[in-house]
Amino acid sequence: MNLRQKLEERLGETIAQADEGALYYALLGLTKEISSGKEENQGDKKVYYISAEFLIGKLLSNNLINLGIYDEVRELLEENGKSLVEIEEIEPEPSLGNGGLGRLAACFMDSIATLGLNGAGIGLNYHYGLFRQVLESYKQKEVKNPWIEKESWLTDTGIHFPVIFKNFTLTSVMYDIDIPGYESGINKLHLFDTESVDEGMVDEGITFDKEDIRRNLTLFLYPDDSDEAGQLLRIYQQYFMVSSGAQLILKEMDEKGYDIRRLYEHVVIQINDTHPSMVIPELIRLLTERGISFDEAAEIVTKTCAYTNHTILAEALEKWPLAYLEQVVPHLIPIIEKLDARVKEKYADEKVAIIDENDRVHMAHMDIHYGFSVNGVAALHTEILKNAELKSFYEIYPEKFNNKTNGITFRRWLMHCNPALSSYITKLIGEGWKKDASQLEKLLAYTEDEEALEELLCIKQKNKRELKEYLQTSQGVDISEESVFDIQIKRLHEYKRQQMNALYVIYKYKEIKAGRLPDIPVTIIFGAKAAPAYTLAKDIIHLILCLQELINQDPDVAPYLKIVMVENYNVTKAEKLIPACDISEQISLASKEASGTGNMKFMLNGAVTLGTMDGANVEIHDLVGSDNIYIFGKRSEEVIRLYETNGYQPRKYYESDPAIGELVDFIISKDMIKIGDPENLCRLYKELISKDWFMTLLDLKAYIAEKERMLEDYKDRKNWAGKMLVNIAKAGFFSSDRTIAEYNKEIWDL
Ligand code: 26V
Repeated sequence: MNLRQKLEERLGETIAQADEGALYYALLGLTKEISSGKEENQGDKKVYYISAEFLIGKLLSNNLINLGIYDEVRELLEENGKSLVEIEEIEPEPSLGNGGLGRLAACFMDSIATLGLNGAGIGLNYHYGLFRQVLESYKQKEVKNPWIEKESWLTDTGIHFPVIFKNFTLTSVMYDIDIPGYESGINKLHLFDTESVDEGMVDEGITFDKEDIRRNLTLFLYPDDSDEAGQLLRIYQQYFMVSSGAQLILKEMDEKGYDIRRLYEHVVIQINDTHPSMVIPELIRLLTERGISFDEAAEIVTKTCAYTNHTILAEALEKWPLAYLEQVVPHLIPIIEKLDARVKEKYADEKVAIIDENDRVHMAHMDIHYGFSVNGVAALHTEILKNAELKSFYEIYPEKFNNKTNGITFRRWLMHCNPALSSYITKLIGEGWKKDASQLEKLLAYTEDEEALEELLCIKQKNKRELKEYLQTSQGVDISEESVFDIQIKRLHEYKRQQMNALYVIYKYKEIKAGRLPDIPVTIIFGAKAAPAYTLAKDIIHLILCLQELINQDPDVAPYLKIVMVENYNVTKAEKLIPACDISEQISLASKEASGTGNMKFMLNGAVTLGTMDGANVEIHDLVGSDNIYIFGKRSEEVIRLYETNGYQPRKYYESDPAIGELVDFIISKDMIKIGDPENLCRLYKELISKDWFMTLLDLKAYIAEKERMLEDYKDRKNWAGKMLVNIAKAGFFSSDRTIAEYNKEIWDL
């Protein structure tokens, strides 16, 4: 049967007769059937990537691309008057991640499969995932995001494991999602669920009984952990995930007839941040249950586990009170205590203890002592880990530390989201870049080619027009495709400094009001979710939404400046925003953004970065050179020194520099208070002048000056197109295929 016959058999009608919904489900079924018929990647050794988050995004188009039938399907639909793009709109997006960490795990799954490596993902099947963001009265409201339908990408494997908690035992159910590699074999993403989960227990918004673990364990991703019940639920989730995963790993070892004493010869477990760290004591427990001594079990596990650190923010490093673990998983306590005692016997330095003097368990410390590899996610980040955050550990175990600069899958972040650019690149340099991203450098031959530069600008223009239309229909905002598109999309956090961008908006607003009009209008686009309990992050969203109202409604200003806050920013929206971007905002306080991956996606799609010397921006700068990136602000050494010496006083900047003072004052001006909530605006204002923990005012003037310089340079279209071209050509390094090849060569050895 050919594709058309197969599809029409599933539809029970012709393609032309079917509606988008029917076509989506038929394509879903057909895609699953095709991938289940494909060979799984094989090998003597297997990597298990354990992660509390897999932000996979919609899967239909990506799977079609990787299975090599995307064009055939698209053309078949077109011949029958249907559009794949419209059919994709039907697919719900699973929100199984917060941001970069979860999206990285998804890109890695794609690359592991594409490189033909024997690997699997292990995670949780959250029914409502992260919340869906609704913007109402200039504020964020959270509602649940159901994504599991009767027909979905999940397949029930029928595999179950018992997971023992203090007061009860739950049965885990394993669901699988196929991960087809690009023109390669299939891997599996295993998502564990409970049998007893109850979707009906969610009240208004995202509130539910946090103590009813049997029914709530897999409902939400990281439910609000600002209180004890929330933190206990997180421990339940984490243990449920790692115990199921560890049992699966040992089951697969048994099925292959391998000797579990040689676990490390057949298995490597990559621990994605500390959320899965309990896999270490759990595996030791399971091995000792099988008659292996504690010491030998600890050694086997140490040779099997590798840890990736994704942040240096102290508040984000998990330290569970021993008493909480006692309440949930008492059987792990003696193991953790023994592991800690062995450390204390050897090392007097209390900074490397697993259990600290307040009886808190430092999950990262356990990973470093009882794993064989510790990696950071960008060159600068790894250096900071070695020389500052984890210095004491680096002194003990220099050989364990290594860097793996993050990457992104070009299948989703170029081929799928930007088909026009993707085919033009192929027209210029051939297909080779799709399997070997470093070949993008061949584009450098076109830096002086007028026609190629012109075509790049045309493609960008087309993508901007499409985004304009999308924002018009989805949110009813009207922007000009002739304006510069300046985009900042990422989780809302003070260290990422959306508030600094908002202060630029105020600067520009005042300039326009004073009659200093820009030659080319500017559209500043934000997309960001704030953690439900993160008050200041929500205040910043409020500020942005009030500015959007004030500016877009002001007839003097709106023709020159528009503000858009994209509602419910997620993977699907990123795929529409990134190809249309001119200026990529990567303005975190230097030393705070471990890597960033949005920066790479923008660069690949021909946006130019406006950023600090932070995370992978440093490597982007090294690759493209100072002419093709706009860098401003204090460097990480200076920032670290300011923290150490308590040398930053925001009030000094606020009081001594009227240019800064008037921008900050505007937050609580009459104009703003008329629109917004004084409580939120005043709190943010006070925070900025009295604390400003992430040093917004320190870099504000340099930021404004550099953005102005950038807008000036944008006017020379040909010159700008040259910068776009260099960025695309140099983006090959950031393919997650390169990152995964490095993980395999230097850590996994599959
Ligand atoms: C977590 C939390 C949780 C508690 C409140 C504050 C807070 C702040 C940050 C985090 C981040 C957790 C780890 C994480 O998502 N890291 C991100 O990982 C990406 C992939 O490596 C990397 O590109 C981002 O720079 C990094 O922030």
